[in-house]
Amino acid sequence: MKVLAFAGFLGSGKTTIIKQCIDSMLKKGLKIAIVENEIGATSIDDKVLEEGGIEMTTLTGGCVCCSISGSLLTAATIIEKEIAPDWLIVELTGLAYMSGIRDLFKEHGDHFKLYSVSVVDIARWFKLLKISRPLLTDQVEGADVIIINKIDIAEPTQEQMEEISVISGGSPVIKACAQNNGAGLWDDISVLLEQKG
Ligand SMILES: Nc1nc2c(ncn2[C@@H]2O[C@H](COP(=O)(O)OP(=O)(O)O)[C@@H](O)[C@H]2O)c(=O)[nH]1
Ligand SMILES: [Mg+2]
Repeated sequence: MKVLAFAGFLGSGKTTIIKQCIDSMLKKGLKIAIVENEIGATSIDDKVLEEGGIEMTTLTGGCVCCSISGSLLTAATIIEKEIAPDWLIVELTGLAYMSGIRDLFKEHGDHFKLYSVSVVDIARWFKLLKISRPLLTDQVEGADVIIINKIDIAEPTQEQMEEISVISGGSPVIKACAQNNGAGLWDDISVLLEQKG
């Protein structure tokens, strides 16, 4: 089973992007399941999921990159067995370390194929970087795809693009306005994921 994990600080646009991707994936006839690791209430609306026949599991009470990592693997194992989707989409909390997820799957979930997408809120990312550098860089470093989101309110400079690229280790970058213009996002993401293999 292919697992697609979305990392990115709180409010960066993960849910908005996931909704756009779900729309496109359903149109392509893909079967999807979703795991949301939420601190508060879940944000993907149930109606969308019901209409699409999508199974959603919510994991609360901690972060799946550390304190409740076992729950994520348990959920993935059950979902693979009972639903067998083409993609399991995982929305991480805004405070999750992507390296924790990568290590978890490497050590205990090697048969899953993990892909990672990191969402950068370009309007706030460089300010956040000053106060929370280890987290923000970890979310971006080594991501399979980086989405620079909210370009409708803040266009990244060339220097900013280069800085993000260096931190990521050269991951491919997509600029996006997920809220108003995200319909083509899954096509763009999936092309880049296919290149990874
Ligand atoms: N201006 C702007 N706002 C966006 C964009 N994408 C998402 N948002 C808004 O940012 C807020 C947080 O988005 P959400 O998807 O819930 O972020 P999450 O916490 O990462 O899941 C919401 O109010 C969205 O409507 C975008 O491309 N541009
Ligand atoms: Mg969200």
